[in-house]
Amino acid sequence: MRLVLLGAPGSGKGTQAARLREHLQVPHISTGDLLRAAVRAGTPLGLQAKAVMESGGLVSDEIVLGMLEERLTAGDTGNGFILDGYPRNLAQANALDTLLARLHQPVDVAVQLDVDTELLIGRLAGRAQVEGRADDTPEAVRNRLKIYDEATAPVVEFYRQSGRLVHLDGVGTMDEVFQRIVEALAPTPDVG
Ligand code: B4P
Repeated sequence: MRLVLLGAPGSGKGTQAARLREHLQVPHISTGDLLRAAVRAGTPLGLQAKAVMESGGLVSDEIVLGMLEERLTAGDTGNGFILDGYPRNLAQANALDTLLARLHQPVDVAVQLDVDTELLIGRLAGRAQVEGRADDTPEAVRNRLKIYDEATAPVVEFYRQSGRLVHLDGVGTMDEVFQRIVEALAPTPDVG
């Protein structure tokens, strides 16, 4: 299965993708993780991305697409993948469809996790205390949520219009949300 996870920062994309990887036995590809690894490794790409990420902004479409193409052609996505954190704007959504058409691996389904803003802020503040991620500061979080509303929310419509969207309530325990996703992805039994 080729799955895209959509949702605001803190909606549980990374959390659920890690569980879905075990369940579906396909790789979890997080553009956030790929970018953070490039920053840690101090590659030229990482150096370019670092300040943008810390402010909560989006890294340039060109950089992220190049990095994603490299990852999607690594040879382990024959049975599918879970894409987490991409696409984040309409240009990325179109670029992804073009890239995957070329690779003969179109997206089957996009799962959107819906969580209200107050809860998102609370979750990210919790992670800031535990992990100290540079982009979980209150200012960067505000910026990330604003960018989500302006740039990423239209991506949900993009998948809805092409009949590939599953919209789910992302509020509840991690187990409850996981169960909801698994049920939504299960094939519908034949009736009659
Ligand atoms: P990401 O790594 O994608 O960060 P994120 O949106 O915060 O999501 P994440 O998956 O980490 O968190 P989750 O909701 O699971 O991106 C980071 C940055 O990288 C971006 O700001 C941008 O600069 C750059 N970037 C990445 N992709 C890009 C792209 N395509 N284009 C341009 N730039 C890009 O979890 C958050 C917290 O909530 C956790 O602490 C978790 O424990 C908690 N949580 C999750 N589910 C919960 C539940 N059910 N109940 C309670 N808490 C829960």
